[in-house]
Amino acid sequence: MFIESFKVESPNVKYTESEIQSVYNYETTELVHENKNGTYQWVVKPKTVKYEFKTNTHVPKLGVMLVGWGGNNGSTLTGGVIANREGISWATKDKIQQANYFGSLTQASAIRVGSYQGEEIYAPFKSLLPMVNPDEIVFGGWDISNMNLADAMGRARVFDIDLQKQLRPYMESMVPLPGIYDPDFIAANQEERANNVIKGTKKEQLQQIIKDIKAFKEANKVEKVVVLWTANTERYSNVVVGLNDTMENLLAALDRNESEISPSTLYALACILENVPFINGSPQNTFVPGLIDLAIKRNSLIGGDDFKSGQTKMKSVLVDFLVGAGIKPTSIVSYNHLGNNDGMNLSAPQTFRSKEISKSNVVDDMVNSNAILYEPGEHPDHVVVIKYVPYVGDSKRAMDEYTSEIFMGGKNTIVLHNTCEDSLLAAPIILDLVLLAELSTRIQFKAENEGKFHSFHPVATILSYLTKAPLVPPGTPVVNALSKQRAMLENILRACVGLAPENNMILEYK
Ligand code: NAI
Ligand code: DG6
Repeated sequence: MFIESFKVESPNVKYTESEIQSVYNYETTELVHENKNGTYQWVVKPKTVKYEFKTNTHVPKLGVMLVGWGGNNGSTLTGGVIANREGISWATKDKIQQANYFGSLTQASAIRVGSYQGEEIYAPFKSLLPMVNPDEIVFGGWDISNMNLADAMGRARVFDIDLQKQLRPYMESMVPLPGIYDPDFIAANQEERANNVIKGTKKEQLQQIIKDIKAFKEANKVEKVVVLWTANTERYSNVVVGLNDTMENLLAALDRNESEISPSTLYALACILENVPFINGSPQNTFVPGLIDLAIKRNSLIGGDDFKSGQTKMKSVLVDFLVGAGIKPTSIVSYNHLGNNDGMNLSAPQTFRSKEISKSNVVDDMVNSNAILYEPGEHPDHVVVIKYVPYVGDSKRAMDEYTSEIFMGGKNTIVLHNTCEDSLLAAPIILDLVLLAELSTRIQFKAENEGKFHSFHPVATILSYLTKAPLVPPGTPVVNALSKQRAMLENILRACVGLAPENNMILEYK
């Protein structure tokens, strides 16, 4: 059975006019490696830590500024949200299609809340805590191409033509602000597109971004803004001591107009200085150590890297299943070809390399979790290939071959072929990223040994489910397995309303 909403009644939860307050017992373990009579042994001690959470229930009017607004993802997301808001339907060759938010964890997935008279009861994920309604988001942003969003949607060739025709009137007047363009960081084949750029030194460019955010906020009367990079993949920046390794060095490098500060780092820097959440949807190392340092010191949310849409999502499910089943993946070969502007930009070796890195590290935690299968340091062969094939446009083809060792030296090969419009996968993920980033800025918590409530760490690991290479605070383990990432997110939100983590034990029926 499906219910639309619910309220938790418990001595551990209080709903006030402006907050949901909860007390939550976190069941965890403490490990000790101790010497007992000359032999070392591991001792695991279960422990309970009491946490208190409080969530501000005021849902703000939210503005979302996209860097790369006129790209395939930017125009698809904007059009998709307008279509939902306006209740648009359109004719395809198969049927009359209604706008929806399929592919969005917050808008289109469900959580189990319990069982009632022998039936499992589910509710929308978004019913866990008050979240911004995506239909009410005000969109804006920057692009180095001055094309309006209606024409950009046409250029993207993602939506059916009947839908495009209906969306045009809403999108024609949406024109991206000039963006920061540095040809050194993206492929040379993007130069033609760059007719809408901010002039000046890096510091002047950064100041312009800050002005743009303030003006957008004021003009649209939004209470909060989230900025998200969905612009072209850049090459990696060189991380250099004295340049971008610390907050002080990065800010001094900005004053010296150092060439190695990338456009994406400049947008992120502007956001941190303005205390505006910034999310990186591409694979490059926007978050150089100096920038992370600054975000931590200013307690300004940053999250990334690289949207996890199709192939990587499958990978982080399949390898988790294989390793979890005691099967040893030994070779993973991932091909893709696509024909959109992202594919064209990735045809340059230096931008491809950024993508190769983020697509390659996604099985590390699963491999490292099982020393029965893998020797220390051993890793499956893992190859990532991306080719630009203009004809297929946004319809990306992803082909994967997984070879594993099974019982008694046997081999098992699984082959997957996935065809899908890339931007229709990415747009709902962008939505989730901004909605969850906004929500997480309204949550405060403290452990029993802490005096004061505080927000989550500014490096937002809560967004890991949505990104290929989750950015984590220095010294924190990276979790790539998709089911763990989803459970982490859902269980934290459940804790905020005093619900236990979903443990799937179903003891009441045993
Ligand atoms: P796109 O090439 O259609 O759009 C990018 C837009 O960014 C373009 O309109 C371009 O003019 C603009 N741009 C480039 N540099 C800029 C700058 N410095 N400032 C402002 N605007 C700038 O690409 P698409 O398909 O929208 O993808 C966007 C990004 O998302 C790419 O980096 C891609 O790798 C990443 N991504 C996409 C996924 C997907 O499934 N579609 C999944 C994972 C990541
Ligand atoms: C080709 O790999 C283009 C990329 O932008 C991908 O489409 C994107 O990174 C999505 O990758 P994945 O592995 O999440 O499907």
